[in-house]
Amino acid sequence: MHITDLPFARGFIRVCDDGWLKGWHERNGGNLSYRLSKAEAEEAAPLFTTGDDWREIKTSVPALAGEYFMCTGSGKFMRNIRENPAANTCIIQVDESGARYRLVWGLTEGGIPSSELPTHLMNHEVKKNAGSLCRVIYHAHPVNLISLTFVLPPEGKAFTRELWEAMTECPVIFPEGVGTVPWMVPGGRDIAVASARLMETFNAVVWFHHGLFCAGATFDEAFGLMDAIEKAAEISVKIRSMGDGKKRQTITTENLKQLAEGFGLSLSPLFI
Ligand code: 2HA
Ligand code: ZN
Repeated sequence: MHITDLPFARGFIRVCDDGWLKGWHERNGGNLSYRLSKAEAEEAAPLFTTGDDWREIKTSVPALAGEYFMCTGSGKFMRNIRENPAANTCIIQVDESGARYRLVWGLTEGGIPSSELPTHLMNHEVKKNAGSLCRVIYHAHPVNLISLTFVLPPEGKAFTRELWEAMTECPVIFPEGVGTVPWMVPGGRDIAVASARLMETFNAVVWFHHGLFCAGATFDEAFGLMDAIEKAAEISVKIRSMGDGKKRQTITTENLKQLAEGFGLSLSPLFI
Protein backbone atom coordinates (compact mmCIF):
# COMPACT_ATOMS: atom_id res chain seq x y z
CA MET A 1 0.00 0.00 0.00
CA HIS A 2 1.12 3.55 -0.76
CA ILE A 3 -0.20 6.77 0.76
CA THR A 4 -1.16 7.84 -2.73
CA ASP A 5 -3.55 4.86 -3.05
CA LEU A 6 -5.63 6.01 -0.07
CA PRO A 7 -8.91 7.76 -0.97
CA PHE A 8 -8.06 11.03 0.78
CA ALA A 9 -4.73 11.30 -1.07
CA ARG A 10 -6.40 10.48 -4.39
CA GLY A 11 -9.00 13.18 -3.76
CA PHE A 12 -6.23 15.63 -2.85
CA ILE A 13 -4.21 14.90 -6.01
CA ARG A 14 -7.31 15.22 -8.18
CA VAL A 15 -8.07 18.73 -6.88
CA CYS A 16 -4.47 19.82 -7.58
CA ASP A 17 -4.62 18.48 -11.11
CA ASP A 18 -8.10 19.84 -11.86
CA GLY A 19 -7.09 23.26 -10.49
CA TRP A 20 -4.00 23.27 -12.72
CA LEU A 21 -6.13 22.37 -15.76
CA LYS A 22 -8.55 25.19 -14.86
CA GLY A 23 -5.67 27.67 -15.13
CA TRP A 24 -5.75 28.62 -11.46
CA HIS A 25 -2.16 27.62 -10.61
CA GLU A 26 0.54 29.36 -12.63
CA ARG A 27 4.03 28.20 -11.65
CA ASN A 28 3.92 27.52 -7.88
CA GLY A 29 0.70 29.50 -7.33
CA GLY A 30 -1.92 28.24 -4.91
CA ASN A 31 -1.94 25.56 -2.23
CA LEU A 32 -4.18 22.92 -0.67
CA SER A 33 -4.51 21.30 2.74
CA TYR A 34 -6.62 18.45 4.10
CA ARG A 35 -7.20 17.49 7.76
CA LEU A 36 -7.10 13.71 8.04
CA SER A 37 -9.83 11.99 10.05
CA LYS A 38 -8.72 9.79 12.96
CA ALA A 39 -9.49 6.67 10.92
CA GLU A 40 -7.52 7.96 7.91
CA ALA A 41 -4.52 8.85 10.10
CA GLU A 42 -4.60 5.39 11.69
CA GLU A 43 -4.73 3.67 8.32
CA ALA A 44 -1.84 5.77 6.99
CA ALA A 45 0.27 5.61 10.19
CA PRO A 46 2.33 2.50 9.23
CA LEU A 47 3.61 4.49 6.24
CA PHE A 48 4.68 7.51 8.30
CA THR A 49 8.19 8.32 9.46
CA THR A 50 8.44 10.14 12.77
CA GLY A 51 12.14 11.04 12.94
CA ASP A 52 11.81 14.52 11.47
CA ASP A 53 12.56 17.64 13.54
CA TRP A 54 9.72 19.71 14.97
CA ARG A 55 9.59 23.10 13.23
CA GLU A 56 7.83 26.37 14.02
CA ILE A 57 4.43 26.95 12.38
CA LYS A 58 4.95 30.70 13.06
CA THR A 59 1.52 30.91 14.62
CA SER A 60 -0.31 28.92 17.22
CA VAL A 61 -3.18 26.47 16.60
CA PRO A 62 -3.74 24.72 19.95
CA ALA A 63 -7.10 23.26 18.88
CA LEU A 64 -5.25 21.25 16.20
CA ALA A 65 -2.80 19.55 18.61
CA GLY A 66 -1.86 16.10 17.34
CA GLU A 67 -3.80 16.43 14.06
CA TYR A 68 -2.42 15.31 10.68
CA PHE A 69 -2.66 17.36 7.47
CA MET A 70 -1.84 16.58 3.88
CA CYS A 71 -0.59 19.74 2.17
CA THR A 72 1.17 20.98 -0.91
CA GLY A 73 4.86 21.91 -0.65
CA SER A 74 6.19 25.45 -0.68
CA GLY A 75 7.43 26.41 -4.14
CA LYS A 76 6.09 23.18 -5.67
CA PHE A 77 4.04 23.35 -8.85
CA MET A 78 0.41 22.07 -8.88
CA ARG A 79 1.13 20.92 -12.43
CA ASN A 80 3.62 18.32 -11.14
CA ILE A 81 1.55 16.82 -8.36
CA ARG A 82 -0.25 14.14 -10.36
CA GLU A 83 3.07 13.01 -11.85
CA ASN A 84 4.94 12.86 -8.53
CA PRO A 85 2.75 13.44 -5.47
CA ALA A 86 5.37 12.22 -2.97
CA ALA A 87 7.89 14.88 -4.11
CA ASN A 88 5.44 17.77 -4.22
CA THR A 89 3.10 17.20 -1.28
CA CYS A 90 3.49 16.10 2.33
CA ILE A 91 1.71 14.96 5.44
CA ILE A 92 2.53 16.86 8.63
CA GLN A 93 1.58 16.39 12.26
CA VAL A 94 0.96 19.32 14.63
CA ASP A 95 2.59 18.94 18.07
CA GLU A 96 0.81 18.93 21.42
CA SER A 97 1.28 22.69 21.93
CA GLY A 98 -0.07 23.64 18.51
CA ALA A 99 3.01 25.76 17.79
CA ARG A 100 5.13 23.28 15.82
CA TYR A 101 4.81 20.61 13.14
CA ARG A 102 6.87 17.73 11.82
CA LEU A 103 6.94 16.06 8.46
CA VAL A 104 5.75 12.43 8.53
CA TRP A 105 5.51 11.73 4.80
CA GLY A 106 6.39 13.23 1.40
CA LEU A 107 8.59 16.05 0.04
CA THR A 108 10.97 13.27 -0.98
CA GLU A 109 13.18 15.70 -2.90
CA GLY A 110 13.31 18.20 -0.03
CA GLY A 111 11.30 21.28 0.88
CA ILE A 112 8.82 22.51 3.43
CA PRO A 113 5.00 22.74 3.52
CA SER A 114 3.13 25.57 1.80
CA SER A 115 4.22 29.16 2.46
CA GLU A 116 0.59 29.76 3.47
CA LEU A 117 0.67 27.09 6.19
CA PRO A 118 -0.23 29.64 8.93
CA THR A 119 -3.40 30.66 7.04
CA HIS A 120 -4.33 27.05 6.24
CA LEU A 121 -3.93 25.88 9.82
CA MET A 122 -5.62 28.92 11.38
CA ASN A 123 -8.56 28.46 8.99
CA HIS A 124 -8.78 24.76 9.90
CA GLU A 125 -8.71 25.70 13.58
CA VAL A 126 -11.55 28.21 13.21
CA LYS A 127 -13.68 25.64 11.38
CA LYS A 128 -12.91 22.86 13.87
CA ASN A 129 -13.71 25.14 16.84
CA ALA A 130 -17.04 26.04 15.20
CA GLY A 131 -17.95 22.35 15.02
CA SER A 132 -17.86 22.55 11.22
CA LEU A 133 -17.24 19.39 9.18
CA CYS A 134 -14.67 21.31 7.11
CA ARG A 135 -11.55 19.30 6.31
CA VAL A 136 -10.36 21.06 3.15
CA ILE A 137 -8.81 24.53 2.72
CA TYR A 138 -8.03 25.42 -0.88
CA HIS A 139 -6.20 28.50 -2.19
CA ALA A 140 -6.04 29.40 -5.90
CA HIS A 141 -5.29 32.34 -8.20
CA PRO A 142 -8.29 32.47 -10.59
CA VAL A 143 -8.05 35.20 -13.24
CA ASN A 144 -11.56 36.66 -13.17
CA LEU A 145 -11.86 36.74 -9.41
CA ILE A 146 -8.52 38.54 -9.14
CA SER A 147 -9.56 40.96 -11.91
CA LEU A 148 -12.67 41.95 -9.96
CA THR A 149 -10.51 43.00 -6.99
CA PHE A 150 -9.29 45.92 -9.13
CA VAL A 151 -12.77 47.34 -9.71
CA LEU A 152 -14.78 46.40 -6.61
CA PRO A 153 -14.11 47.80 -3.14
CA PRO A 154 -12.67 45.44 -0.49
CA GLU A 155 -16.03 45.12 1.21
CA GLY A 156 -17.94 41.93 1.83
CA LYS A 157 -21.24 43.41 0.74
CA ALA A 158 -20.04 44.76 -2.61
CA PHE A 159 -18.24 41.53 -3.47
CA THR A 160 -21.00 39.23 -2.30
CA ARG A 161 -23.70 41.13 -4.17
CA GLU A 162 -21.66 41.17 -7.37
CA LEU A 163 -21.27 37.37 -7.21
CA TRP A 164 -24.80 36.60 -6.00
CA GLU A 165 -26.26 38.67 -8.85
CA ALA A 166 -24.09 37.02 -11.49
CA MET A 167 -25.72 33.61 -11.28
CA THR A 168 -28.90 32.45 -9.51
CA GLU A 169 -27.18 29.42 -7.98
CA CYS A 170 -24.64 31.61 -6.14
CA PRO A 171 -26.82 32.67 -3.19
CA VAL A 172 -27.86 29.03 -2.88
CA ILE A 173 -24.22 27.83 -2.84
CA PHE A 174 -22.86 30.51 -0.48
CA PRO A 175 -25.80 32.14 1.36
CA GLU A 176 -23.41 33.47 4.01
CA GLY A 177 -21.60 35.51 1.32
CA VAL A 178 -17.84 36.01 0.95
CA GLY A 179 -15.30 37.86 3.08
CA THR A 180 -12.63 40.21 1.74
CA VAL A 181 -9.06 40.88 2.87
CA PRO A 182 -7.59 44.11 1.41
CA TRP A 183 -4.11 43.78 -0.06
CA MET A 184 -1.66 42.40 2.49
CA VAL A 185 1.74 40.70 2.42
CA PRO A 186 1.07 36.98 1.88
CA GLY A 187 2.73 34.09 3.67
CA GLY A 188 2.73 35.34 7.24
CA ARG A 189 0.78 35.44 10.46
CA ASP A 190 -0.97 38.80 9.91
CA ILE A 191 -2.80 37.71 6.78
CA ALA A 192 -3.55 34.39 8.48
CA VAL A 193 -5.20 36.18 11.42
CA ALA A 194 -7.23 38.43 9.07
CA SER A 195 -8.36 35.41 7.03
CA ALA A 196 -9.20 33.22 10.01
CA ARG A 197 -11.37 35.97 11.49
CA LEU A 198 -13.42 36.02 8.28
CA MET A 199 -13.53 32.21 8.08
CA GLU A 200 -15.60 32.32 11.29
CA THR A 201 -18.42 33.66 9.10
CA PHE A 202 -17.58 32.65 5.53
CA ASN A 203 -16.38 29.63 3.55
CA ALA A 204 -14.78 31.86 0.91
CA VAL A 205 -12.32 34.68 1.57
CA VAL A 206 -11.01 36.92 -1.21
CA TRP A 207 -7.42 38.13 -0.97
CA PHE A 208 -7.31 41.39 -2.95
CA HIS A 209 -5.03 41.37 -6.01
CA HIS A 210 -4.01 37.82 -5.09
CA GLY A 211 -6.65 35.06 -5.07
CA LEU A 212 -9.25 33.16 -3.12
CA PHE A 213 -9.40 30.77 -0.14
CA CYS A 214 -12.26 28.26 0.01
CA ALA A 215 -13.24 25.88 2.81
CA GLY A 216 -15.26 22.70 2.43
CA ALA A 217 -16.19 19.48 4.20
CA THR A 218 -15.04 17.52 1.15
CA PHE A 219 -12.76 18.05 -1.85
CA ASP A 220 -15.89 18.35 -4.01
CA GLU A 221 -17.26 21.13 -1.82
CA ALA A 222 -14.07 23.18 -1.65
CA PHE A 223 -13.30 22.75 -5.36
CA GLY A 224 -16.96 23.36 -6.27
CA LEU A 225 -17.04 26.60 -4.29
CA MET A 226 -13.86 27.84 -5.99
CA ASP A 227 -15.30 26.87 -9.38
CA ALA A 228 -18.70 28.51 -8.77
CA ILE A 229 -17.17 31.76 -7.49
CA GLU A 230 -14.70 31.98 -10.37
CA LYS A 231 -17.50 31.30 -12.86
CA ALA A 232 -19.65 34.06 -11.31
CA ALA A 233 -16.62 36.36 -11.41
CA GLU A 234 -16.14 35.55 -15.11
CA ILE A 235 -19.78 36.44 -15.83
CA SER A 236 -19.34 39.68 -13.90
CA VAL A 237 -16.16 40.58 -15.80
CA LYS A 238 -17.97 39.93 -19.09
CA ILE A 239 -20.94 42.08 -18.10
CA ARG A 240 -18.61 44.88 -17.08
CA SER A 241 -16.73 44.56 -20.36
CA MET A 242 -19.78 44.74 -22.65
CA GLY A 243 -21.07 48.03 -24.08
CA ASP A 244 -21.14 50.65 -21.34
CA GLY A 245 -20.58 47.96 -18.73
CA LYS A 246 -23.88 48.75 -17.08
CA LYS A 247 -26.46 46.09 -16.25
CA ARG A 248 -29.90 46.53 -17.82
CA GLN A 249 -31.43 44.22 -15.23
CA THR A 250 -30.15 41.99 -12.47
CA ILE A 251 -31.12 39.65 -9.65
CA THR A 252 -32.68 42.22 -7.32
CA THR A 253 -32.87 42.38 -3.54
CA GLU A 254 -36.51 41.34 -3.89
CA ASN A 255 -35.46 38.36 -6.04
CA LEU A 256 -32.87 37.36 -3.39
CA LYS A 257 -35.60 37.41 -0.73
CA GLN A 258 -37.80 35.23 -2.98
CA LEU A 259 -34.90 32.84 -3.54
CA ALA A 260 -34.27 32.63 0.21
CA GLU A 261 -37.92 31.77 0.75
CA GLY A 262 -38.06 29.25 -2.09
CA PHE A 263 -34.89 27.43 -1.05
CA GLY A 264 -35.14 27.98 2.72
CA LEU A 265 -31.80 29.86 2.68
CA SER A 266 -30.58 32.13 5.45
CA LEU A 267 -28.96 34.78 3.26
CA SER A 268 -26.72 37.04 5.32
CA PRO A 269 -28.76 40.10 6.39
CA LEU A 270 -25.51 42.10 6.10
CA PHE A 271 -25.67 41.73 2.34
CA ILE A 272 -29.40 42.13 1.63
O1 2HA B 1 2.86 30.58 -4.23
O2 2HA B 1 -0.15 31.03 -3.73
O3 2HA B 1 0.01 32.68 -1.72
C1 2HA B 1 1.91 30.02 -3.40
C2 2HA B 1 0.89 31.04 -3.12
C3 2HA B 1 1.16 32.03 -2.10
ZN1 ZN C 1 -1.41 32.69 -3.41
